[in-house]
Formats: sequence, structure tokens, C-alpha cells
Amino acid sequence: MTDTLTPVLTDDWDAERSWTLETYESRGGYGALTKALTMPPADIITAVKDSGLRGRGGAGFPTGMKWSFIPQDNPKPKYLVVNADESEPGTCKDIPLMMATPHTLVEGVIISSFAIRANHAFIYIRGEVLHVIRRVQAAVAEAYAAGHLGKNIHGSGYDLDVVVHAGAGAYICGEETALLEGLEGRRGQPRLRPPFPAVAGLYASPTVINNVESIASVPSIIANGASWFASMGTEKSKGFGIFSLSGHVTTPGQYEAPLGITLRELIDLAGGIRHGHELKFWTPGGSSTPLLTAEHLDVPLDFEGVAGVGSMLGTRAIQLFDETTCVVRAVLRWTEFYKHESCGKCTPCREGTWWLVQTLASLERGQGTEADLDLLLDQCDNILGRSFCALGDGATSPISSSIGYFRDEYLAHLTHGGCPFDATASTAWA
Ligand code: L3W
Ligand code: SF4
Repeated sequence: MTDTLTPVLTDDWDAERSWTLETYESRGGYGALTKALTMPPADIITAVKDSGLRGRGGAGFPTGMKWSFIPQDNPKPKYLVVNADESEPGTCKDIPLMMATPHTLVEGVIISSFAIRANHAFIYIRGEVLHVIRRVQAAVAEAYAAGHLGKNIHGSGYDLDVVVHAGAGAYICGEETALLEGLEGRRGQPRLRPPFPAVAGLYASPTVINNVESIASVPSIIANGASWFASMGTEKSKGFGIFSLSGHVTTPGQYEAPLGITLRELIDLAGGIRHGHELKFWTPGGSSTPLLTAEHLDVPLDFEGVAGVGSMLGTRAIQLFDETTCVVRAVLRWTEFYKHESCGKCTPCREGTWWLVQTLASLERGQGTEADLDLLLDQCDNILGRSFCALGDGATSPISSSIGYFRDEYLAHLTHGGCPFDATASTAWA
């Protein structure tokens, strides 16, 4: 099974002092930059377009197309912003990548900035992860010292400055326009789109915002060619991605594989569901993506395959839960997270997530009636599609999907007068 893995971004994670410039360059690092600086910037955009790379931050928007939206006849400065505010529950790919091989990201930032003709780039890192911020800052400093950043990079005449910015610990700042607000020094709350950042982003100037993994994939595309990248994955979801497996699996961790791999294959690679247990439910891309069940083990994990069963690929944050887990309690925990992280800008999400927690908590305690399940779904209906940004929509995903698949388990809380899993300790309820 191991030939299912395609280690590219993760290939050097085990190398000694993998985070240093010395190790990175000894393995060919910054070779893609040397090549890119000999190319017309438009050809780099074409290569990224032809590769089929789609945004790795959750939405899967085509990366090359986003870059081509940057108007080159606009006299304003252009900016590249890397969204490194990884906070979606279950998502743990960008932080390990920045810890293990920060120069992959830095090299990607330089090539991407050159392609869109930006002279300033920002790496916005979640504030709680001080060790990651320090590591990326150290890599940026090494890159300056080696002439990969600053004035006249590699004698090409191209100048680029990179700022590593620490966020202040709000999940909403992973939403691209809230991130820009934070970067500009204001409270992190989403802006109305359009205009999209590509037209009016940081300081109202054309801005590309991409996820860490998207930008870190760029050097390999330039080094190996668009068709190499496009030869992996599926027809519409090209290339590879880091799948983060957590929860009730024998060997949790990051598994880099072609898009379109199935959960069954990933679980095999991770040594199976923990001994003596079986899969009950899972998230394909963090808790903002509708839950799936053991019925979906053979769904291709690409943007289309997961959408085909009513969910989203999201950030490939696969959280696995076996039959000992109470789905109502798990969903309540996620909903408390969304209530806490709601930025408060719009009423459906600010008020709605509070009500979701009240209704869910009462059901989890075994209080209320079956009608409360419909009330819960009605509350979801009043949030989904009526919120200002994706946070509100995402908060409804685990609730509506879990009621769809596990309505009987919700009802069992009412008939038991509490969580049936408490009564049976760690044995399965059914
Ligand atoms: C120019 C247009 N640009 C779209 C750009 C847009 C953005 C990208 C995708 O949410 C999802 C969310 C989370 N002209 C454009 C255009 N763009 N139309 O394309 O935009 P969009 O609106 O489809 O998505 P989004 O607002 O970026 C991302 C889900 O991902 N998610 C997120 C997890 C959190 C993390 C994390 O912690 N790191 O990523 C997980 O599922 O719920 O649905 O750049 O500007 N006409
Ligand atoms: Fe803020 Fe929630 Fe509204 Fe988004 S949906 S703007 S997080 S209140």
C-alpha cells in the first residue's frame, strides 16, 4: 500500500535539521527559484494554471486562475499574503510543514510573488503557535542572508521583502478578508466580497491570498513541470495533498497522497482503526464539512467525489471516531467552538450559534422532546446561507449531517434521560 503515498512536501520531514537552509539547499532547495527567475512571470502563472493546482485551504479555487486576476495595468502595489492561520478543528498540515521545512514555503512565496509582480509578501501565522512563528522568522532571515530575499534577488533585478506576522488567536482570521483586516491593524471581521482581494485586498490593493500548502506546492511544480503535477490526482482535482488523520486510528499523522485516494486506503496506511473497534463517523475536511460515515469509505477524496456525497474536501482534516463516541457530544463540542469563535458581525451566526449550543446541550442532557430536533434543524436553516461568511454555514454542517445519519442516537438521549454512552461506559451504544 505504501506506493499510494506521494511524498513531495513531506519528503524531507525526517531529514536531519530539515528546517535549515543548509539541509534544504543540500536537497536541491531554491533550485526552482533559480529556474523561475529566468522565466517571464506570465509563464509561471501559466504553469501553475496548467498544473491544475487548486487552493489547499478548503475551497479548492484554481490557484493559477486566482493569480491571473491580479490586474497588471493597475499602478497600485501588489501583495502576496500567505494564510497560515491554521485553526480549523482537526486541521494540522500547515503547522507541521512550517516546522519541518519552512524554506519550502519561503521559496514558494518568492516564486509566487515574482509571478504576480509583488514586491511585498506577508506570512500571517496563527498567534498561539509561537514556535512556528519563530521557525518561519528564522527561515526568512536565513533566506535574506543568502540573497534569496531582499534587493536584486540572485542578480535578477527583482526585489522582495517578506514580513512574518503573528495573528492574535481568532479562528475568524483564517477567513481571508478578516485576515486582511487583522493585518491592517483592525479587529478581525470579514469584509463584504466582492470586491475579492485579487481586485482590492490589502490596503485596497490587488492581493493574492493563498494557503501555506498551496504556496509550498509551487516550487515542485516549477521544478518538475505542470504535467508532472497534473499526472497525479483525478481529472478535476490534480496533484497531491497532505491528509491529516486524527482520532481513533492506530497511527495518526500526516499522509501525503494523490487527491482521489479513499479513506479505506488511508486507514490501511495508518494501521487501521484502533484495535477491536470500528469506524462510526468522520470529517473529510475539518468540522466545517458535513460528517460522513463508514458507508463512505470508498468515496474518492477529491473535490468532486466528496461533494458528490453531500460534503466537502475542505482541508483534508480527517477526524475519525469509532463506535465508543457519542456523536451528540462530539457535535456539541464543535458547536461550542463555533459559538466562541463567532466574530459577532452578523445576527444569524452571533445569535444562532448561541441558540444551537442551548438546544444541543439540552438534548445531550436528555432534556426536551423530539420536536427539539426539528427546532435544531430550523435554527440551522436560519444560519445556513444567511450568514455573512463561511463560519456560520460551517457551524451547521456537523449538526445537520449528524441528525441525518444518527437521528436515533439523538432520540436515545431523550429516552435514556441522558447520554446513553455514560451508562454503558466505553461500550458501544446501539
Ligand atoms: C476573485 C472571484 N477571486 C472566489 C477566491 C476568494 C478565495 C478563494 C475561495 O472559504 C472554505 C470555507 C471553509 N474573483 C472569486 C475569487 N475567489 N471567487 O477564491 O473562495 P471561497 O469563497 O470559495 O472560499 P473561502 O472564503 O476562502 C474557504 C472551508 O474552506 N474550510 C476552511 C477551513 C479552515 C482553514 C484553516 O484553519 N486553515 O483553512 C474547511 O472546510 O469553511 O468554506 O481566495 O477570494 N470571482
Ligand atoms: Fe462573523 Fe459569524 Fe457573521 Fe462570519 S458568519 S461575519 S464569523 S458573525
